[in-house]
Amino acid sequence: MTVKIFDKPEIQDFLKTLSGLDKEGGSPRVKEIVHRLMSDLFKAIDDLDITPDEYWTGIAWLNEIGAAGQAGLISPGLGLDHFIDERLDAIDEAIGIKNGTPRTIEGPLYVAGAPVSTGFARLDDGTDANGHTLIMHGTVYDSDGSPLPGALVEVWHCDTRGFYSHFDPTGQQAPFNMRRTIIADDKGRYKFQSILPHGYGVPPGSPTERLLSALGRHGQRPAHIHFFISADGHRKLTTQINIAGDPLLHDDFAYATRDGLVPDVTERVDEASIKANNLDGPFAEIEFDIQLTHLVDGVDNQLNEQRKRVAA
Ligand code: MBD
Ligand code: FE
Repeated sequence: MTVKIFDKPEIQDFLKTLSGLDKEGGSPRVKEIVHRLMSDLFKAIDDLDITPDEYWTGIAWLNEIGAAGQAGLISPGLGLDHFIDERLDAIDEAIGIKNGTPRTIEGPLYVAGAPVSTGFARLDDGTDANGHTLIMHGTVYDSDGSPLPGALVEVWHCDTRGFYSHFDPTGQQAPFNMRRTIIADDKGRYKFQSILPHGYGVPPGSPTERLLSALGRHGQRPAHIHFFISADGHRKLTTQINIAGDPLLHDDFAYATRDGLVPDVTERVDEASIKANNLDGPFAEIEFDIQLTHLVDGVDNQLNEQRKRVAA
């Protein structure tokens, strides 16, 4: 039987009460957000006749997501991270900021505190036997096209099994493997040697995977490399590049692939290129320049405290 109680005055009053709107104290912003979210949830229960059994299935799932530390994993899976990027893009457009390098989502696997070097870094420790060498380089520019010496290029990616150091279920990787901070040289250039990463998949059997399966979806990402790029007087850019040719390039469970973030990968086999990079065999090369944008009225209007998490 279909009943609808959401619009009853008692229910509307109840929503205000449970959100603390009838009391002094607490945070007005938290009250406003909780009132809206609880109202939307009550309305959904009413409209969709969500049964008690369905409701408690959801609560059990939330507990599992929290226990597994996967709130930050299902978030991109449900498109929230990408939606927030679309909002930042729209805000930038409204205030006339053009992003030469598109932003895309951070994801949940950044770790602060990676080793720092100037101009060049090797990211991998050579232990991934299946790794194909990657040389990636480029210049960091400001929005006027001048190079930004001293810009910070934070980079992180996974190995050929799709595992990130600090989050490796096999425990095989050393801390900060495939994570570095490179200070751009006096011409604004950065360069690193690493290996081509594989795509990522959410943990099998996890509550994240179970929800995606119930939606008829997979939990796979195409191969990608993450970046934070920052410089004095500029907004910190959060982005990723995808490895061109990955079959999942446009089938990412986290919806992070964007035009402008799929640079060409060139396979170098000639002796001169190999020698010039102090390598002993063929390698993949990616050139990718990055353009930052200036602070807005002296501040980074996108600053996000999520990024201040410290090393585990
Ligand atoms: C990743 O490597 C990632 O980048 C995102 C967005 C989600 C899960 C794993
Ligand atoms: Fe990732």
